[in-house]
Amino acid sequence: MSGKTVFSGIQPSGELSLGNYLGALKRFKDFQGANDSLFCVVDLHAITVRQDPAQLRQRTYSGVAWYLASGLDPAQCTLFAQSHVSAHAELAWILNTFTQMGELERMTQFKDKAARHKHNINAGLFAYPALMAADILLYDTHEVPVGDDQKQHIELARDVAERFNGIYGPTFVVPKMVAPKAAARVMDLQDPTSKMSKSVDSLGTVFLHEDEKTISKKIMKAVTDNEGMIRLDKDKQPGVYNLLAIYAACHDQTPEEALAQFTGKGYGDLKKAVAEAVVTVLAPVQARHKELMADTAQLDAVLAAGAAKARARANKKLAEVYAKIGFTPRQG
Ligand code: AQP
Repeated sequence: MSGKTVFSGIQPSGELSLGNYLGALKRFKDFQGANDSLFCVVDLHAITVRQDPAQLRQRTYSGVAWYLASGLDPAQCTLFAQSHVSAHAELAWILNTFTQMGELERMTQFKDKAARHKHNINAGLFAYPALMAADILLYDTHEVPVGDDQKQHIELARDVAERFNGIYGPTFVVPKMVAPKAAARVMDLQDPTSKMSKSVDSLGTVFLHEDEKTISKKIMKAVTDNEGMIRLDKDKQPGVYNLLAIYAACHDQTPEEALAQFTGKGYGDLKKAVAEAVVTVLAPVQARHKELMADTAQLDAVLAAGAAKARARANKKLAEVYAKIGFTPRQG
């Protein structure tokens, strides 16, 4: 063990996308073993947008299966569902009281989702970052491997940790975000100025379960520009930049290294190479995911063992927080 604690989560709020894979999932296996690592299917977060119960259950199993298929080994990490460890919800309540309305109002994810779900702008959606801070702070997390879209939420978790520590003395580790070197924000293939979203079912999102033909078709139809030159210019050529970033992430390269391979080539060549890279990277993961989904009892067992491990340490941290705040000790 390196002594570092790592935590990350994925919401079962839709079928997982290529953005989830390259920005988060793909890297998780590199954090297990040498680190103390925890990975969570954050189902409490998912219900900030209305979910169909049967679909939520299915997607939670699917999320665990994607974690395992991406190389996580429950013997080397703690893999669990957020709702199985009640300390998450309890600490979130406490942290709500250390989070200002103004801070939550500034969150771009809240603004985006409130605009997309006008009929259901609930208090949970608003307070989402306090629950995310609880997820992270409960385990004395040092590093949070996430995509770029989570930057604001991690900064808020850091501020809340520092605020609490400032009042009650050192309690929480102040966590740090770890972004991937490429594809920290995979963009929508049809609108490369927007994030690729798992909850937007369009030609612009590649879902992890899709077959080779569908994935290739979506990538070949990706929006580019009229410049006719493959360059790394995020502002002027966001579509081309996105394709290069996806290619780079699939090959564990930086976007600059990927660019060097397309000198003198056209957009068609680039798209073909990206499609091939994505299909190749996903094929073994998809095959393993399919196998794992055939045995949900096994997935339940993984979740039960993970929750038992997580619960023990989360409850300890929660007791420390409760004592500092001035709650009387729980008897029994
Ligand atoms: N497009 C992306 N590029 C890079 N990383 C991404 N992540 C998500 N989208 C991209 C990373 O995946 C992890 C889990 O994300 P999440 O489940 O918290 O949220 P989401 O996929 O953004 O999906 P939502 O919130 O259910 O709905 P939509 O899709 O509508 O926004 C995180 O590490 C995240 O950074």
